[in-house]
Amino acid sequence: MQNLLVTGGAGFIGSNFVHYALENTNLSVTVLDKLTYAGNLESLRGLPEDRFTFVQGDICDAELVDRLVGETDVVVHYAAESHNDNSLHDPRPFLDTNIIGTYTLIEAARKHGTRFHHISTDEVYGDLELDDPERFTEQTPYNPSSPYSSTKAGSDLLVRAWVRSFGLQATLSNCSNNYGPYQHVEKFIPRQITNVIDGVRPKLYGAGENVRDWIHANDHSSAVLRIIEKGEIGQTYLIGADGEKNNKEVIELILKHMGQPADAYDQVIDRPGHDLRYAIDSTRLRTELGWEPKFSNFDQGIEDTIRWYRDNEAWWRPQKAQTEAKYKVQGQ
Ligand code: NAD
Ligand code: TDX
Repeated sequence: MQNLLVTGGAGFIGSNFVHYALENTNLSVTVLDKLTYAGNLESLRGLPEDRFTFVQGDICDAELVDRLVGETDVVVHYAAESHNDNSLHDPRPFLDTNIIGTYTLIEAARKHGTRFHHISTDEVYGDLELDDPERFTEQTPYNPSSPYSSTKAGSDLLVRAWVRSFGLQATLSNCSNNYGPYQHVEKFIPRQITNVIDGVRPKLYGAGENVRDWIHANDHSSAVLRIIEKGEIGQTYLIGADGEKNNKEVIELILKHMGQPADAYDQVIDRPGHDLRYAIDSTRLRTELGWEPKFSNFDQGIEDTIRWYRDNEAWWRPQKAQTEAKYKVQGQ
């Protein structure tokens, strides 16, 4: 049985991946997670004890990372500081975790000859005009806008350089915006759902014309498993499910499913440098590796996500007041 070392496995996408991998394969999983404000052990409850181990630690801790990478078959690297708004107010942790943390992991993977998969984002490509007929592909030049996306771009370039210079056995993937259970309430969709539950009006940045290309976290997980299994070393794969929606449409959909009038939201100060549109062309992943998304009904996906937040208030409630207090200082 192969063992995966999943960094950031107590976060949103990492925890969804761990559940998905343990349910759909016979792999065993070790999670390495620092449990920052974004990590939550409750997201990893109920996993099979004989196939799952949790280690609390920092991916910048070279000694710990060296030991864990030496004991594993494949590293799947999700750990990151992930929120754009935070990166605009305090960029330093983004440099430490996203750049130095990735460097620490790939040094260990190169030393031990360990297979490595790097998780990244479509934000490294910058943004598109609303009417641009082209979408992002693996050939799109890097042009990140925020401290978050520039540190993710930097981490991608480190991995690519380690492949070329040192023969690191790595693949990379850049995915679009994920939604689903276990997402922190600082992020757009859970923030609005939990606001409505609390009787607070959702908060739309600016006019809400910004477009995101939504994909369910389970589709991201199935794509990552496919790349680990069949991906070509050194290659980058874009992951997307043709889910473009503007933010105003998403808020209106949430309000509809929660029994509120379509205009029951507030417009607040826009995010500085706010990327206008992301859109992924995932042709390579579909044609070369035969991957297809399964959760393509966004309307249904949002309804299920609303139900999850209603049913799991104990999971998100401890983070809610602090998160909103931070946004209030920013006028958002
Ligand atoms: P998240 O913020 O929910 O989770 C990040 C996890 O990493 C947390 O559990 C945190 O405790 C852990 N972590 C942070 N710093 C660490 C460190 N120094 N050492 C060990 N663990 C640390 O993030 P997410 O939304 O689940 O994103 C996961 C990955 O997917 C990131 O690499 C992100 O760039 C990428 N990604 C996210 C999206 C999205 O829509 N959220 C889309 C594409 C790619
Ligand atoms: O309250 C809000 N109101 C609002 O209009 C918040 C929190 C966000 N927004 C807007 C900003 C974006 O256009 O919604 C959109 C989505 O915002 P976020 O959830 O913060 O995501 P985004 O900035 O698009 O980045 C996400 O997708 C790519 C993840 O956080 C990144 O980790 C990932 O790389």
